[in-house]
Order: sequence, then structure tokens, then C-alpha cells
Amino acid sequence: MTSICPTWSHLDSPAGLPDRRSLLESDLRRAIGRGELVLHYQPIVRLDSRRVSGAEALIRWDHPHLGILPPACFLGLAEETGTIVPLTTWAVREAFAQVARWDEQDVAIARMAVNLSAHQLREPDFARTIGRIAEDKRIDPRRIELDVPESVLVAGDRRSLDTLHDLKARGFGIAIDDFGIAYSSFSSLQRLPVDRLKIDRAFVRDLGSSEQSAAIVELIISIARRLGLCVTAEGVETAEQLEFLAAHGCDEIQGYYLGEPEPPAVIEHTVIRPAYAASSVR
Ligand SMILES: [Ca+2]
Repeated sequence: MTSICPTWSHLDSPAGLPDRRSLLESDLRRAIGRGELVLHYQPIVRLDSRRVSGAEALIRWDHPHLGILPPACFLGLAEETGTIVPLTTWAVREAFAQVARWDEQDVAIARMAVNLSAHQLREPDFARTIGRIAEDKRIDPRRIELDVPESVLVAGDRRSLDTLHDLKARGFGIAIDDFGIAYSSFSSLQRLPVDRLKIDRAFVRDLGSSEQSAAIVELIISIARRLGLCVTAEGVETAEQLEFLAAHGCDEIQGYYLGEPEPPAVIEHTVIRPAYAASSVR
């Protein structure tokens, strides 16, 4: 993490500056109001047609002194300091607003994946809040897929499950994010109104080197099929990984092989426009 979050290497060090962390905390509290949070978008591609089927909205912090910070640098801090709910709710609102802006510009984006935090799902009235945001932006909830942490599946607390059922009833799609790392049992999937499993990048990364990872990926795809769920593989970085996933019936992929997450003005011209075709997938 230190390579992408240089500030963190000083935060917990006895030799470091003791107030760096609290500075970053107060910076983070003000980041939303100052317009420093931005969303970048990563394309999601169907493996049968090799066409873009949607995009995932990924939060970044454009820190005035530290530059663009990925979520690994600040989401943990946001969770500890209680700013995670306003921060991730801002991200939901902004992602919906971007879908609406693209609609006005005739940019075809069939589906937007938006990340939720476990904290949001425990908030009273969260489903109603999200439903109202979609209504305000005139977005059909069926075009939105909410990525839910696998930990929610494992914990299985009543309020989170109720929120998910409420979101599903309002028409939103539900995906289990980074599936496979939290050791959830397949049977626990039955408790949730799930549409999709997103295979964690760690298994995809090791596809060429670990028979166990290949077996786990095959198993997740096979169980998803039997349960009638779609499967997306995250973190695809090579042609070999893509071909393995295609050969084993994975529905969709995302990852650096298709391109890094980019600001909306970049991705709408390079990736999402309808002209994007099979030949665009390297
Ligand atoms: Ca996600």
C-alpha cells in the first residue's frame, strides 16, 4: 500500500509526524464540500459479444497536495472516522448524475455498477434514500447494480438484509463484490436477493500460476450458473486470463487489460461510445 499511498508510510511511524493522520482526517471531512472527490469509470465487457455492457464507478480523492489518491488510501480512514457514509453516498449520487448526463449526451451506458459500504446498508432508510436519488436523476433502477461487500453476506445482520431486499424490490441489481475472499458459504447466498457474483481479483491474478485459484474460479462460475446468477471477473490483466474465463463460461470481465479507470470525459470517448466493437478489446 505504501507505493500507492506515500502518506501512509509516515502516519503510523514513531519517527513520523504525529499530526499527519489527524491532518488527513480533517482534510477528508472537508473533501466532499471542497469538491475534491471524483469518480473514475472502468468499463465492464461481456465475453460473448466482447462489447461494453456497463461501467463501474470508482471513487478517487483529488487531494490538493498529494494528488489523486485511490480508495485504498482513504476508505479505511473514512470507516474509522465515520465519514464513510456521507462519502459513499456522495459517490452514489454522483454516479447516478453521470448516467443522467451521459443519457443527455446520447452516450450509451446500459448499466452502472456502484459500490456500497457495509455501513450504508445498516443506515435506517438507506434504500429509500437511494431510491429517491434515482428518482431525482430519472434513472431506471434496473440500470444500476449495487456492489455489496462480501462481509455483508458473512455477517448476515437483519438490518442489512432488509435493506438489500428493499433495494431489490425497488428494482436495483445486487452484486456481491470481491467474492471468494471472505469465506462465505455458497448456501448463505440463498438469504440475499443477489443477481451477480464478482470474482475477487486475487483468484484471477493467480489463474496462470495456481491450480487452486483456477479451481475456485471454475467452482464460482459453476455454482453461479446453477443458482441462476451472472458472474463478472475482476482484475483481468492478460489475454490468457480473459481466454480462461471465456472458456469457462464467465459472463463479464473488468480490469486493466481493458483499460484503467478513467475520468468520464476520457472514458466516454475511448470506450463507451457505441462505435466500440470487438476489435477494441485487445
Ligand atoms: Ca466493486
